[in-house]
Amino acid sequence: MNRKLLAASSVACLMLSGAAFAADLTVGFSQIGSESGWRAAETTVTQQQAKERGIDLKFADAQQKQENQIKAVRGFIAQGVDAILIAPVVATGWDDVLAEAKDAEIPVILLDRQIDAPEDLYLTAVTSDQVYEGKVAGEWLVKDVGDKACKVVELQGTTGSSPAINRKKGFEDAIAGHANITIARSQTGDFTRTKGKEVMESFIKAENGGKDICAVYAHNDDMAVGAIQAIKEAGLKPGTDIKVVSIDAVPDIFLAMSEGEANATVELTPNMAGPAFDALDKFLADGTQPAKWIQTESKLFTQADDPKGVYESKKDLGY
Ligand code: GZL
Repeated sequence: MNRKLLAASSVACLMLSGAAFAADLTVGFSQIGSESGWRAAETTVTQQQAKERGIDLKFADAQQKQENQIKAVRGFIAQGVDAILIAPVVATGWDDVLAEAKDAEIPVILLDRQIDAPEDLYLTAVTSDQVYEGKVAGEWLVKDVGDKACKVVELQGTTGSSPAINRKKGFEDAIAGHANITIARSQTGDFTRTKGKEVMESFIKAENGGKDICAVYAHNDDMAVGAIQAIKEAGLKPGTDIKVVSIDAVPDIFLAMSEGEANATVELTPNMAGPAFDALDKFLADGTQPAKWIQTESKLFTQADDPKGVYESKKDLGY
């Protein structure tokens, strides 16, 4: 009996018996790396979800390199896993390896980032609406600054990644029509604190010691935390001299918020694996095709939302 049939029959029997997700499934997970607190939490949650469901998760950390992800996926195919999860570091260059997985009849599910590839090459993508995340961040700033002139500097995510492309677009859409708000400088900080700090230091140097900067928009909280460090080292007050708005809602941004050093963040759930395994469950049991996009929620948090309490509620969740 071929692997797919075997997996389907074991899932079907367990589902009939009302058991949780099939035990004895093997799933390969090609994770981008551990570039941010959010990424670390996504890894933790994925491993917890797999454990709860009796799934044998084969984990591969790509250190943010696509070639390592492609190598890992080829390894999973050679091992004959039952399914593959990929958090794709960039949006392009996946067609060939996904076609190989398809030929091997191994379903692929994308986590937290979209790709530019034919939809029949993957079962579904579990991601937030990243354009909307950028829009929510931009709309917060529009409301906060009113008619005041506001020069924004932008810390972009990893070049070529769907969140960097989409969060930039969403923010620009939100500030369009508000001529008083302009993006003066924009550069990638690769989603890391270190790079976020470095790039913010260069922005501060280029903008009159930071005195001409009204706000920093960071595509994730880790770069925002790095920027906060740079702003303080320049003798300025993050959160008041320079407003700080970002995305992810990791615990440390709420610590900064509770100190008045950050202003707003848009929450991104680290639990992409739960919906992914649910969709896989149904597909393996009876071939149910999920929607090509399973969207996760996005929620704005500001200093008005009890940041200390939110920090306490999030601090032990694996970030
Ligand atoms: C977005 C996700 C991003 C996070 C960053 O869905 O891919 O990658 O916002 C992480 O923290 O590096």
